[in-house]
Amino acid sequence: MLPPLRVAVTGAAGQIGYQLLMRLAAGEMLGKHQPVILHAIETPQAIKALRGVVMELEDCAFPLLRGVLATDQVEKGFGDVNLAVLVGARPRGPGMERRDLLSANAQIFAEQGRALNRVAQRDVRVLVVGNPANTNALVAAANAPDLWEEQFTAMTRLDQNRAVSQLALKLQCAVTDIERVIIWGNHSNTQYPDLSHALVRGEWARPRIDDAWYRNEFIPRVQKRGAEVIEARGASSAASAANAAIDHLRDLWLGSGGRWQSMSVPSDGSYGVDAGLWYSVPCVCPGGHFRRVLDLPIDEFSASMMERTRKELVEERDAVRHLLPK
Ligand code: NAX
Repeated sequence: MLPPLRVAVTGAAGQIGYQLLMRLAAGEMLGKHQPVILHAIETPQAIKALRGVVMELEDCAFPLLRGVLATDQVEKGFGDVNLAVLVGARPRGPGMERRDLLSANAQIFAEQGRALNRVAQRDVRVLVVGNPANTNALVAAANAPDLWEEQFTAMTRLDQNRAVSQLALKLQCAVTDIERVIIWGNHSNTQYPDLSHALVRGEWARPRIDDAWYRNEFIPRVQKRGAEVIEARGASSAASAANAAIDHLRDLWLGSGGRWQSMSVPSDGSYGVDAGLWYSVPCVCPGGHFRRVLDLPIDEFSASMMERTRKELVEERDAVRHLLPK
């Protein structure tokens, strides 16, 4: 048996955290031979609820679960962790402007970045789920000067999974027939779900779908899917978000088998994106890290969509500049 890995989850008693902890303990992220010790981190107000989640974890008697640490202290929670999933974030309150939300969350992620920098394993992999995820990742990484920027990624896998499913429904094929669907940019409604490079059973998908469906139905549906779920369910996506976090970190840690997966990663300046923004691009993961898929041809329509989401990320970064160390 492998030695256990320590995995931290913030917002552990929230709706995504609840799903994520169960699936992590069941071995769905890191494999069926990898024991885990979970570090469940919450706010002081949610510690009682977290105790209930820990009881349920115990009651599952998961063979791979070697321990649970539940805490409201970030430094304790991130101590020696190999992976950290940052889910907990402040929800948008009544009368709160987007700018206020950005700022409130940036403070949380700045503090978490500093704590990871001090106490996590030096090769920790951090996935940011809490919104605004891309900019929160930027803030956390900027506050962790002893770690590499590339150790921080933000989640656009839920958007990719949504896009793949919509295409499979349209073409009446299996999701596993589809490859190379890309999410560019921000995890927000400016994201660009791109089918220009998509393959269905190894053949180009684009000739099989008409422009009107692609531009007027597919793209807005994926961009606004989160709101559509809230409208129907009365609560935001939770099981599908936890599932996407599992997919993202499993591929990053164990390898994506050559398949392209969209991840928000620190830009290296490619595709005209300012270095230092966390911008979603297609990546392949050899196991343990990601490599950007570079030099894809970009047509005029794609370029304009990619530019719009880039601009939004620049605005978000500018709104939190005061929390970025010089
Ligand atoms: P919940 O409100 O159910 O849970 C959030 C939990 O985080 C709460 O239990 C709260 O006590 C805790 N929390 C808040 N601040 C914390 C802090 N500083 N340290 C530790 N815990 C803290 O929200 P949930 O539905 O689980 O969503 C969590 C976050 O994921 C939100 O920001 C949400 O917007 C974001 N999402 C991101 C997605 C993505 O694709 N990147 C999709 C799903 C989701 O909307």
